[in-house]
Amino acid sequence: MSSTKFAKIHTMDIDESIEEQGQLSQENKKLILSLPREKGWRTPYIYLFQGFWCQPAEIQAITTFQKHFQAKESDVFVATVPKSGTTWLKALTYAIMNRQNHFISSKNHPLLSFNPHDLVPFIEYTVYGKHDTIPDLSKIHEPRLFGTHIPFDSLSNSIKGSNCKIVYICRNPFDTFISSWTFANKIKPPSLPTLNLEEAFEMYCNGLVGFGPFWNHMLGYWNESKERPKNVLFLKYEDMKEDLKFHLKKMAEFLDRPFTLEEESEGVIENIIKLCSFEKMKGLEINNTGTFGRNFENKFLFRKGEVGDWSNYLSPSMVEKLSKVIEEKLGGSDLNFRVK
Ligand code: PAP
Repeated sequence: MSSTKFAKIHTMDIDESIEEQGQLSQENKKLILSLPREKGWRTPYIYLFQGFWCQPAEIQAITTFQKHFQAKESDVFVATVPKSGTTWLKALTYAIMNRQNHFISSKNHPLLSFNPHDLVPFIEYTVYGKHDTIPDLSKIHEPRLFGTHIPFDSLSNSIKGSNCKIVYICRNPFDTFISSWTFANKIKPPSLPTLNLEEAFEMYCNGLVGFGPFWNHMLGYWNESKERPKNVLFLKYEDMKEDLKFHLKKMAEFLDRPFTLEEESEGVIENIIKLCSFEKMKGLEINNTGTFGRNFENKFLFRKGEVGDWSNYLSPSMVEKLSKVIEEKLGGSDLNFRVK
């Protein structure tokens, strides 16, 4: 995977980050202590679990999810690489799926008073985030909408074997890296030192980032979208920025909620674009004063929302290095990115 050497730690080695992450069951503590670990971005360590890097609390939530989640054919998953447009894609998906109940131009639209993460809850933070509860999801109003950063291979078998829909988004790795680095430093606990750009960059290029390596994450969903195009829709942030109307229509068709001619002539698509725009969402009170649980303030989810901001941060040698990583890891696929 990378040149980094992973030290397998002894199970007697006490990792304070595990305790800091809240209550873990004895079983999960034992599991986590047996995994390779490396320095984390906003936790002392991240652990290599099922081939990807994640935090202890996430591992516990994911194992519970894998054991208990029962997919329904009507479920919709918004799956993303962290910092590649999750909040935006959740808002767009929610708006498309709920437009019969919540008229897009209504002054009471839920997207005006809730952050998209509250309307499309994360599997690994919200739904299965409570260590001592297995939630009863059977009574949630259908279609159920969930969000996740979990790589495709680690989704529960119940999802992979069902007909449910997965809308996936990723973003060019240069911007994703800068967005991840700035975000991690904003939300890290004060007890951790600031992560400097060079160190974070090395970690990112070695695949050491939450739910990474990013190339495996992308390829997992990319390959599945080719195998099962009716079930996995693969989107890129830059394409959405360039022509959102086209991609909204594509999403609506994929989700079996195509826009009618009447809706098109009434401007429903344009109204969704406005409702979910970066400027609109950034300006809402809920996104300025609200929080995502006790984890972070919603306002940190809205920084610049641009393509190409990486050029304000990365040196020519960093650009060369990450370009090589991308070529090496993704060059064999026909997956590519616009970076400016
Ligand atoms: P998450 O994975 O932690 O939920 P996510 O929403 O994917 O985060 O990433 C936030 C990025 O999306 C930010 O990018 P930036 O750091 O480069 O600025 C954020 O600004 C951008 N973003 C948030 N909302 C929107 C939106 N409505 N339209 C476009 N970009 C957005």
